[in-house]
Amino acid sequence: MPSILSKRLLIISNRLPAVIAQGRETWSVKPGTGGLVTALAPVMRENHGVWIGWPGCGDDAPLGSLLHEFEQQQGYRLVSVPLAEQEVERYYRGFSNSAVWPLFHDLLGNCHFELSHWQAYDAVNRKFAAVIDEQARSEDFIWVHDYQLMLVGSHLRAMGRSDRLAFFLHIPFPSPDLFRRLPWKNQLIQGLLAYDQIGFQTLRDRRNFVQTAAMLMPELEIVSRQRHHTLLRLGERVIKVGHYPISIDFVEFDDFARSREVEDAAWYLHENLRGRQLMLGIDRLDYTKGIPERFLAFERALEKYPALMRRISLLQVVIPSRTLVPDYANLKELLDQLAGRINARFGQPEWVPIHYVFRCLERVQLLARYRTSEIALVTPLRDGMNLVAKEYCASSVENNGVLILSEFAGAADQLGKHALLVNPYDTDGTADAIYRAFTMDPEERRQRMAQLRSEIRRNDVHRWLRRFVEAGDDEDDDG
Ligand code: GDG
Repeated sequence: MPSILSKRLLIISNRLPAVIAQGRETWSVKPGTGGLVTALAPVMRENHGVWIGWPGCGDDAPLGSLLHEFEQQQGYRLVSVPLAEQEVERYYRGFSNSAVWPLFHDLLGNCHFELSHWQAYDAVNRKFAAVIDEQARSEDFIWVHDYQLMLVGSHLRAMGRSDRLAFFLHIPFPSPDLFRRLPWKNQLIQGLLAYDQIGFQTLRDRRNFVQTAAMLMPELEIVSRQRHHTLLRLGERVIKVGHYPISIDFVEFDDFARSREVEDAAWYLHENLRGRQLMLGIDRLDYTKGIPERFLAFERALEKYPALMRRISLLQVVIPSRTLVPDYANLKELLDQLAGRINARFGQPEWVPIHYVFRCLERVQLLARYRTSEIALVTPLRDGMNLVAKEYCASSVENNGVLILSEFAGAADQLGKHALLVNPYDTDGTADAIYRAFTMDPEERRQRMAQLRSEIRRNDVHRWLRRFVEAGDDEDDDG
């Protein structure tokens, strides 16, 4: 197959795509999991790409030899941007995760705006830019990822680089009215406009960005609006703003879900359920994921529909995340309380309504749960895309799962027609959807899931990558 890209790919993200761990005696390195790494790895290998990011490990790790080992194994190079603890505290836990993250997910009440955090964000973005400046050759495809690195482009310009720069935002972009609450709104928008290509997950995010940029920068001209992108002009420069919904490697999930190991694990799970339906929730510990609201909706469903008693269980897996940020620690406590209260209220001998697990699952166990759960409850308050929704469908190889999906997940744009769409703030509406999924006849389940699977198969992560790269390569395109 011809390569999708003739240029060398330079990827920049907050974290390197490597998991560095300390064993009893030695350190180990292996590639990170996740759609982005899977999609990019073949292209990175083919044209000797370079990935720049923070390694996320302490100073005691023998980083040089680990990165070398990674390159030998994976066929592409990693370059580390080391960060001091105070930088991590202010740039990452501070500005990125306590200001941008809640603001961009429409949760103004969770925002903490602090000048020292903003300054550290700006400084760390400059640090990333300096490493790119050292590494980048003209003719590289330079692609910066996500909300932690929105100012990298403008720092590269300040360093005199005139390369084409691309950026993709994995999380939503808020409405102009929300964005303007940010004390450093002008600097951030100007920073983003230093990129030549800016990609968002959904059309809504793209529109929000264009409206916000037009509101804050009167000199910005909207040249044209096309189906897939909007062209903006700022002085001499033309900026392409598009939407490219990210996806998963469908075939990989589908194949693995059919494997013997997953089948065995799924069988074992089902044996333990004794004819009950299993409803699955899988999320990082995060207040954007709507987990308390989901518990309350399940409680409401049990109140409203006694037929559900003893016949369905919610398995909620929560992956520990950002537990050093206070809002996340508080959320953990709230979940413990809610699960305890609901189980005490409705539980019976041999039936626990909510199985709440606070840990990461091995991949086989994750896929076994995807494959075997009759219902998935994916109900974030807001989400850039939500890959769990897509992974669940790709792993539902028996075609009998029902996806209950929040209308505020980016994935609703592609999957909304065949999932049961809910507003996670509407407890009764979500409870009704749970009952509807529980009672849905096998033929309707099969039809809906077949449509969902074919949509994800068509629009997989490889297509996402191709679309982004081709749009970025197409320099003279004026719409
Ligand atoms: C950001 C945006 C956007 C989960 N539990 C386990 C596990 N996972 C894996 C899933 C999935 C990933 O974590 C979660 O992906 P999401 O898309 O749901 O969420 P974020 O991490 O918030 O990612 C999001 C995404 O970027 C991509 O652009 O969709 O909206 O917020 O891949 O499989 N993996 C394993 N064990 C677990 O227990 N092995």
